[in-house]
Amino acid sequence: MKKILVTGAVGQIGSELTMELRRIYGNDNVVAGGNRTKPGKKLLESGPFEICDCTKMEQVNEVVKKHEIDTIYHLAAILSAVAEAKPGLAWDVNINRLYNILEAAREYKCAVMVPSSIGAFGPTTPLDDTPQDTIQRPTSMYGVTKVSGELLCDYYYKRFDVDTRGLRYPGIISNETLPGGGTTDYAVEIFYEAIKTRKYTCPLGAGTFLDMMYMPDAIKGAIELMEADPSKLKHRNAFNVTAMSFDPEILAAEVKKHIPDFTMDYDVDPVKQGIADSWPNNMDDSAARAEWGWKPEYTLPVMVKDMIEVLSKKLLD
Ligand code: NAD
Ligand code: AKB
Repeated sequence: MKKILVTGAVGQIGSELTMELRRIYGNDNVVAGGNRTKPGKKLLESGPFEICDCTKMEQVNEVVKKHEIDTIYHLAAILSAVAEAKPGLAWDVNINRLYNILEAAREYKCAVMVPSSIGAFGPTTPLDDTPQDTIQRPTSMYGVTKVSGELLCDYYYKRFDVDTRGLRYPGIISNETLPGGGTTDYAVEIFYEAIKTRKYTCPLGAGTFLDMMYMPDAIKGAIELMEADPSKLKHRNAFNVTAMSFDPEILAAEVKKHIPDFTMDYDVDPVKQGIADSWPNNMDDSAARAEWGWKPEYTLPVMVKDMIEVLSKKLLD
């Protein structure tokens, strides 16, 4: 049985991925690692929780040693909008702390899953049907750290035989934990505002197409990639994966089908808009499909229906 550490386990993806890993591999075999943010009751009571600040190498090593960890899902990171406001912090967390994790993985022989992002692409990338292997010259600090992270993970695989694998996630939509300061956060916030106030002011303009994915697919992808037969993987860091692509108008129209009096207006945030304009409209994820069987389940209408049902219960009951 695997012994897993999830760093950044209190975040948007970590809070749900940890619970699914515990369901599959057993509660005691999955350690939730957090730094400052207080974990929710579910995460704290269902299995081990350790303070694992990735800035502290000894703390990371201690947790890996104590729990005999063999697989790390490294989710601790700074997302794109916050990274643009605090570039030094973004470099420190997304690169220097990733280095600490890779060093721990090298010493204790762990496999490592490190998410990359659509942010690893830039304005000179082909933005439609973005290929798996293409130009990556991102112009945001987040993107610079994501490309560097992909290269560092590939280096550790080739040089030190550390089993590193990654996904270029699109915007992830979920209803458990709020997103942590990204450009695609609007696609989550819209649901909370539609249910609570029937209106939403969108920080990205109409016509801004981006890849997106519902959380159950994001979790499934991460686990399936880590379970994939290594002999089939031609790529490692990181695979394009997507489930849907839409702009704010299309999402709002879908929400309106369930909440007819919902209205949306725009107050475009130039920083977020600049980042979004440099990211793909829709990625080609055929390499992930061919090499390890990636196949998302949630379409836009199914995701929107589920988000509204789950959040209505959570916010209105
Ligand atoms: P998040 O911001 O919700 O969570 C990150 C967590 O890391 C937070 O709980 C934060 O407190 C923690 N953290 C920050 N610095 C730390 C440190 N030094 N040590 C330990 N923990 C630290 O992020 P998320 O959305 O869950 O993203 C997880 C990963 O997936 C990141 O690498 C992110 O770039 C990537 N990703 C996310 C999305 C998305 O839409 N959520 C899309 C693409 C890629
Ligand atoms: C962000 O917007 O920063 C993230 C991402 C797509 O990487 N959601």
